[in-house]
Amino acid sequence: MTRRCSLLGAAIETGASQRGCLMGPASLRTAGLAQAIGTLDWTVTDLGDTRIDGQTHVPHENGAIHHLAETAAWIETLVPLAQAAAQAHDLPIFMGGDHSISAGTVPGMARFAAGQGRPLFVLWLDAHPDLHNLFSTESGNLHGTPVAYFTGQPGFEAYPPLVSAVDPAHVCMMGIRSVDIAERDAIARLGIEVHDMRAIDETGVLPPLEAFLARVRAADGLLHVSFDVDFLDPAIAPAVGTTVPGGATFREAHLIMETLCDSGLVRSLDLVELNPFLDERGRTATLLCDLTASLMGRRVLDRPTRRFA
Ligand code: 6HN
Ligand code: MN
Ligand code: MN
Ligand code: MN
Repeated sequence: MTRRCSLLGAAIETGASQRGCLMGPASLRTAGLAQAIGTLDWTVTDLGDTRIDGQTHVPHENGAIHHLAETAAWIETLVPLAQAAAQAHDLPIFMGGDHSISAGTVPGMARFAAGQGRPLFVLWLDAHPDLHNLFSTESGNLHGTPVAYFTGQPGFEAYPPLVSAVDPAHVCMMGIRSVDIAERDAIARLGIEVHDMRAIDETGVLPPLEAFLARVRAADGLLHVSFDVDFLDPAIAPAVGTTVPGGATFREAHLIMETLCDSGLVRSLDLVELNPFLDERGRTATLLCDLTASLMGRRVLDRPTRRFA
């Protein structure tokens, strides 16, 4: 049965340390994201790029913070748009923009899931846990804060009130390899499931992923996948401002996407942190399109769908 997918661009770069994520949605379109999905069993609706209408100055005692007003305005804009996209489409794809978009897309999806009486689970594919609050951030770059915000942690009085929180026990992180001290404490305190790169080296990606998917299924949950380009090794994905060596390989990333596809559990996707200004002949944007196609059913060969516990 043909399913409906939508693309929504959120060209935000004020959360990141370097400029350029503004061009992320355009680069994904140029690389042929809609065409790649459209060859599979999906109809694709491009909702265009959204924008913020203005912003009000938000004072904050942490003087290191950059662009708080813009980020707050983006969250307010994105929450209802994400919720509406989920209502209208089987799999909305939110094209960043830097990772601060997830402070809007994830609460919007959580509110949608709550309306269905189902919990939202989040698979966070990233080199970083993005678990700072507005007081603990050292860089002041707000793309380092979405997970703490959408799990309802304190320290976000200057962000819009959280519409719907994600239980920290419903978050699974993979690919992590750069963690600040305050984030390390938060992971331990909240008990978030984190598979850092050492764990992936030891077990491969499948055992932890399948265990998480089994939990999502057992809880009748909806799954949101948040894909930060720096999850990937910089050798295959140079177009990101926060590269960290030792990331996921080409096959590890495709196997995750193929397995997610088999699970049938994915309800929404963020593609974030693509900085086309740093790309090499579009290769990172092209890789993101191919990975998304794997998530949405592209197969080298027909094969029976793998079964899960
Ligand atoms: N990202 N922890 C660092 C910071 O500046 O707070 C890096 C954040 C990276 C953000 O992955 O989207
Ligand atoms: Mn700045
Ligand atoms: Mn991130
Ligand atoms: Mn990252």
